[in-house]
Amino acid sequence: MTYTLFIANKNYSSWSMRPWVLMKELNIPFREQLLLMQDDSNGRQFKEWSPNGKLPCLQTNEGKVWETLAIAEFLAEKFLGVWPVDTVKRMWARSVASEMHSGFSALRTKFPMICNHRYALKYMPSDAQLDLARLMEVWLEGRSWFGGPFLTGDTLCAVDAFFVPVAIRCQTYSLPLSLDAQQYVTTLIELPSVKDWVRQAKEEPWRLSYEDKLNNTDYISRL
Ligand SMILES: N[C@@H](CCC(=O)N[C@@H](CS)C(=O)NCC(=O)O)C(=O)O
Repeated sequence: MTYTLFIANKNYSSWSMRPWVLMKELNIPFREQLLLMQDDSNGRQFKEWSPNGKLPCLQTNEGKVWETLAIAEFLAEKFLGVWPVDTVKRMWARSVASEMHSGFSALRTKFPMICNHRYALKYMPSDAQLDLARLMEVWLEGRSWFGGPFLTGDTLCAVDAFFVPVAIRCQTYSLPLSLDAQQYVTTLIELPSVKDWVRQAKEEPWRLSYEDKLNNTDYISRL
């Protein structure tokens, strides 16, 4: 069995980071192929490799699977550990991963993942604050119901991998977190695979113009 995970720039591609971290942490062997995300040619360029023109996409012996949730479900059919064995934990983890996949859009748009910079937060925009409050609620719920340090107990599963890019954002933008949320963020950013990704991201020379737009917003300032 050979897997190739097509990903975009590590500095920016939060979606690519999710299956990459999941596969690394679960010791699922794969090759990676990085396709450059540029200001003007993303969809067109990625379409050659991924049916919907978006990354990540996993090439398997049986065909391609794209969309991060579908990749997680594909891996769950082949490997243990992607979702918890316990039904209640698995229901919760799948619900929260779906919520992450389709929600938190204000937080994601206003605070895009950029691994290689730090910003000072001047104020929290109200829509992003609502997302952050829900985020902290769900993190606290999982860790207190199932014991932590991960969301469904003492081992990482797909729902944690889905939140890794959010943890990076919390650090990049110094988002105001509760103690519990801060502890969870630390658990995620200290993972060996996350450190590897961030180190490689910092070595990338490419820069997207939305960094300029961010520099012109009033709620953060570049450090
Ligand atoms: N819902 C998709 C989102 C994937 C996505 O938006 N990927 C970005 C890179 S982080 C992309 O390919 N952007 C290119 C484009 O939208 O043209 C998933 O879960 O994989």
